[in-house]
Amino acid sequence: MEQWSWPPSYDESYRPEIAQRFWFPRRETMPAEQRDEAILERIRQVMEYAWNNAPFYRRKWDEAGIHPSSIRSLEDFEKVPVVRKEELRADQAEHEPFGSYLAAPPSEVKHINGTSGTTGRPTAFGINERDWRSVANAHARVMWAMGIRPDDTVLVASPLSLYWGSWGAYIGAERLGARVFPFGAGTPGQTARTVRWMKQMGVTVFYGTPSYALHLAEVARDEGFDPAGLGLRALFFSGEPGASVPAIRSRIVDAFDAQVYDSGSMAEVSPWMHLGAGANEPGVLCWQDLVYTEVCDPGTYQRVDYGCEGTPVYTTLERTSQPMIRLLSGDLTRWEAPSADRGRTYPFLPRGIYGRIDDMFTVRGENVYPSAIDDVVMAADGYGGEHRIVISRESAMDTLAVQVEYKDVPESSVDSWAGGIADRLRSVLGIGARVVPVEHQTFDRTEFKARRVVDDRDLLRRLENTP
Ligand code: 8LH
Repeated sequence: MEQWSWPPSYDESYRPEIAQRFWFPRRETMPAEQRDEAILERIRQVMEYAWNNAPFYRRKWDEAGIHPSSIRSLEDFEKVPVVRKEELRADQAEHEPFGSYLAAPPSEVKHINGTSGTTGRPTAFGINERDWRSVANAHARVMWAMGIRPDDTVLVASPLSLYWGSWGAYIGAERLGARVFPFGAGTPGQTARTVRWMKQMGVTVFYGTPSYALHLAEVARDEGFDPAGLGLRALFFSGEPGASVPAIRSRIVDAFDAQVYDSGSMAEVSPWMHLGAGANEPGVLCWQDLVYTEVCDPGTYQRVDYGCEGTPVYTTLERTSQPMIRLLSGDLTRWEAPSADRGRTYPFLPRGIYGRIDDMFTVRGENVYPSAIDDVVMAADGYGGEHRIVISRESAMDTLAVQVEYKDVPESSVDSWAGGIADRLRSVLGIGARVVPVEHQTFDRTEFKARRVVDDRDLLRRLENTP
């Protein structure tokens, strides 16, 4: 029994037959144009709802001269002004605690989550029961597409606090009938315990960040376990680039001998797992009937053609407490047209989300994204498990150095090993970089999202501005 209504409402007893590939075959495989027609209708309903219930949107659209009834096509929708995260933050500061974009009565808010960022004012997510359930149902659907079934034991290995990602994975796994193991992450010494518990509990599926999976593999080896023998069948990821970055992906596949799935978008638009492609293939699908994704020109916020790069702009189609309508991500991706060959007729991001616009830096005229450097460095034999990307300024010119840990490289070959990585960076990225080899375990490991870029230019700027 398929449901697709506004406001969303799901039969909680429904679950497909184990062998069924699609949770909701019609919604997932219908011709994309037909789905777009239904999405347009849903967008109008969601906008109408926000107009009537969330003063934030009414103010914003009034200023732009837009009324929900004026949206007659998906092209019209591109004229709706984007929402920036700073606006949400400012609105929440003014209308505490959930902001004037809360569209449900405050008494209905039954769950509080928040941004995981450590800088600036955190943003609170106020979630009503209806949204909590529709996120659970949506995640169950996407996780079903990853091949997760009721006989799986799903380890949630990211922080179980404010971070929506962990709770989304938890309630999705629970909804599809799997056994959920909310081990979390982030407590000192926890990783070694995770390895032991994984074996004892017969964990078959891992959820966390790619950086953490690689750290877990290292710790497992240190504890005398081969990560491939831990019994994982699949790992799915969100939170940072990695699962669609070839070198990172193959390190994870090789370590665990399991299927790897990319997923994730932004906590504000949970179900963030509206992405997730085929088994052992990089890339992610945009599940448009859950969160309508437009890959847009970062200057005009209009959709770019398929085949082109842009920034995702997200609209939630199943959220009633804090609906997000054209939320600007600031991330970068390239999208491809829906194709029936992929089974699900959704647009496709072949390289996933590979960076953020503001992470890009320019070295001698070349634009560089950290994930492209990660890909080169982590593909090297002898890579020791971590690296840092250091951008500095020498006499008005930006320079790049990459400190790379090595392991099992004979001391006499370390310099030529580093030279090989520098050559590869030059040929792949078109930039010269100094590669500095450093010993294994020089850098701290992360249990959440990695921060590998060290921007010395910021330090310089600060020093220059100090009287
Ligand atoms: C990603 C990815 C990915 C997120 N590939 N970059 O989707 C997970 C949610 C819960 C999450 O991480 O939300 P949060 O903390 O708001 O962070 C969102 C940012 O994280 C997003 O804008 C991206 O820059 C990044 N991200 N999933 C690459 N699969």
